Amino acid sequence: MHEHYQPREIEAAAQAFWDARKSFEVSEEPGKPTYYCLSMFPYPSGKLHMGHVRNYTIGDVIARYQRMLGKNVLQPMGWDAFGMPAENAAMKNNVAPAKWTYENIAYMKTQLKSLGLAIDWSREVTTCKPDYYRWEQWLFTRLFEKGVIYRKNGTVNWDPVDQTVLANEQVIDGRGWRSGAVIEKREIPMYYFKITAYAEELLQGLDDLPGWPEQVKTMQRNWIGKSKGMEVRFPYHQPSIGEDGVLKVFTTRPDTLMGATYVAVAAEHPLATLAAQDDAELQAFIAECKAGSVAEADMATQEKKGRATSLFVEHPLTGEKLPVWVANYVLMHYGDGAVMAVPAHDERDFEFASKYNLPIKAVVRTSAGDETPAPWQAAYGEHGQLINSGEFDGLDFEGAFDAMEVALLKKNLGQSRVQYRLRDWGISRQRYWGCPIPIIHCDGCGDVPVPEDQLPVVLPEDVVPDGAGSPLARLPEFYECTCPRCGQAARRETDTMDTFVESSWYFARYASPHYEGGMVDPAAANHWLPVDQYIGGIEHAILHLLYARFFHKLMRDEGLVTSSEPFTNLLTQGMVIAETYYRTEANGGKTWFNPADVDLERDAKAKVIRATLRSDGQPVEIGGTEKMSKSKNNGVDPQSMIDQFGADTCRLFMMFASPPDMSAEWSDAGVEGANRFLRRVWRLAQAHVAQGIPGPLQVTGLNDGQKVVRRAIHLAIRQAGQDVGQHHKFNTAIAQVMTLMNVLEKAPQVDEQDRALLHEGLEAVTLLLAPITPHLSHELWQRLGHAEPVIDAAWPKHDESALVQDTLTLVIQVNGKLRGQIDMPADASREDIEAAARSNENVLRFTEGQTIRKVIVVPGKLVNIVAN
Ligand code: ANZ
Ligand code: ZN
Repeated sequence: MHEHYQPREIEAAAQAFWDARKSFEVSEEPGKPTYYCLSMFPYPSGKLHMGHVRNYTIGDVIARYQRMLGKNVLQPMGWDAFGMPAENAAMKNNVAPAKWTYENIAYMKTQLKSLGLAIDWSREVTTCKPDYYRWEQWLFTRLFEKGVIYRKNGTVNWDPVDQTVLANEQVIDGRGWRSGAVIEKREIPMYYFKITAYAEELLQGLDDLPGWPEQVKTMQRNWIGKSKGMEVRFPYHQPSIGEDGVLKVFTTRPDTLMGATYVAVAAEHPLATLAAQDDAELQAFIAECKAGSVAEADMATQEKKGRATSLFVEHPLTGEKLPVWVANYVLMHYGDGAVMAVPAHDERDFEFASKYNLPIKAVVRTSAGDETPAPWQAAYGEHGQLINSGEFDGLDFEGAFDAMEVALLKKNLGQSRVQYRLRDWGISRQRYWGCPIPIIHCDGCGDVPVPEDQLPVVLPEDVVPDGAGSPLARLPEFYECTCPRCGQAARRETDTMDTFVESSWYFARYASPHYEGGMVDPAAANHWLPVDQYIGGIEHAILHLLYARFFHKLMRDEGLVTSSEPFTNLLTQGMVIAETYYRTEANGGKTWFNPADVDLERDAKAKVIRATLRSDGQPVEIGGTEKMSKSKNNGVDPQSMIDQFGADTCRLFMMFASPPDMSAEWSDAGVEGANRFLRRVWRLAQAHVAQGIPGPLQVTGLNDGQKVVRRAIHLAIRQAGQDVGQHHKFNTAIAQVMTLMNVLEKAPQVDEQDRALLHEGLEAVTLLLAPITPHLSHELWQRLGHAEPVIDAAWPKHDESALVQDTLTLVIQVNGKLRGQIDMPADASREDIEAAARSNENVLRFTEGQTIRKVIVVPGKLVNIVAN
């Protein structure tokens, strides 16, 4: 054993040992409890960042800990390998996305391996490989036949210069990110997953996930957005346009029906088209609305604009004529694409009515009173008693809801309805680097799914996209085909799937990654699923997790899995944050400097008082801690940290910095501290084993000092076990080990029992650190004389008898001031303690000439004597 801690050697040896033994390859072992620990797989962007390191370290620590609890632990890893960055890199560097992606994967895999993760690499899954996406295509064809996937027109952002469809995030201020051209909206055919058919189940299922953070469940509930309301129908007779009909609206406030003063429809609404027939101005307005952004968030915040039409509808209860407006704040794809406007109680309607001088009629008595004057007050949106509503006056919200429904039903002009905000999931992308949609378009047969024996539809991997539309649409050898149904010449679909589709089922594929007989081997999938612990970033709280839950139910309904939810417990890890430094340039812009290039000056309390750039010695501003990012230039490269200090130091630092769900602040001092601590552990162990392995510990013959040391060992074991087992609080568990180390370093080494005791202590340190610093623990465990590797050791259990104290030290106070201490037998009575305290010489000194009024005994802690 080297005298000094040499992480490079230790880590290489431990990793080689695990590789050679295939230590983390698992198979189904009936009867042994399983534990499926999964961290969200990475996008192969090029190299790991600190967020990855944190995510995978947390997952690994949990996986290793569960293994020590005796479980059969599955921890797989793979690559979320399709996506736009590969296309962008391809265009920039003129390399095929496939090549770029595979090279990144190869490099990042070496990085992950250097972290010493207990991963079963035999199960590696790469989503851009045909053996993976083949099953995605297979499921697609099944769902298409079932009607769970269907085709309809969808609106996309069209870049007229690049002749391509853009994602919302590629449209900046209404212009294409590359071309700068004004973006148009286009309607094109797309494929949709009918996720809305599962809306209620996706909502209800959240109630059965006690292991998920409340915050994530709330975000999902809001996204699904169930609202109970009323469908109200407004009849219209328009002889001028030869149309009679009803305008359907959805409202969550039927109690305000008597306050409706106009109706408004979306620009895409058929009634808007009808009204614009002979109205050039309205046509122009509709065209303007259609050209705007397709992002819902933009629609909500943009300035409210509208145009009156010549049309009127009838109020369903009063028959009053209400004007029809076309308004940009009404969304076509929500509810019925039309609203009954109640300016007195809805802020958007209020803003609109104020702008266009439409009547405002208050019909609810709110805490703001009976009137609705400008400006808008939040109180106007409250529920309250109805006023100005004829027969409905005096009813409260619920009463009015029911009464309005009765009145509407009588006229057949409305009924209550449940409505979801959730939309069907459009998965067509006009991109190259994605999973081909397995559909063949035939003039005679229509959309024909590719038959199972012709799957997979392989994506050619040698293509370099140029940004001008999808390359697949220009590759006849890809799209030319024959119809599987009639044998006529046909055209293959050239759109690919949204990359969220691949990440919606990878967790299931890991159970049988090489299975050729189907998407998953049901036996294996049901053996491992659901995932016991899923770990990843909060940025995936909504879409990824919702889609994965949806897919799990689709797979269940295909008979592939028996469970309904994929992830029993979810841990959303906090961000890695770091200090930022900048200078403001003459043009007002900021230049950000990497913390590694900045020197700090601190005051006596270690508070930073000055920061200077090392290269020029001039000051820089301190910008506060922020999430590590390229834009703030405050990232720390994990690889250089691993190279410098070793993986165990990085892992220890990450786990010690904060609990997994809180943000962790990067600090060089913290990393150095973690490294120093590991060197201390090494030094103590080294000095100990250099003198040989001691004989067994004789628990019964320990002297008082030895009992104190042994108590510290077992306290640490108990506390660390609780911290880790209950809330994954590895940071406080590490603090326990540090406290124990302080005791062990000071423990006298006089006789053989002292050495045996230190041996027990070092074993505890090694085991408690094993999930966190696995390489160091691997080495130490051998040195401490164990033939079996530490990964196969059990998590330590404390010895209750070691915690029992023979004597307790009590603090003595006189009138609240600390005056001394006494040692008492642990089972001493109150009377004995009081008597001993009264006769303590310090007490006598400080109470001399006074009368003792009261003696307060807090057992195990203190005695306070009140005297005057
Ligand atoms: C009348 C009313 C009066 C409304 C009132 C609100 C307050 P949630 O809760 O999100 O489901 N709405 C309906 N369809 C719309 C569309 N396509 N575009 C824009 N807004 C639409 O919202 C339901 C409410 O949003 C509905 O209730 C409707 O306005 C509006 F004092 O109807 B309400
Ligand atoms: Zn055909």
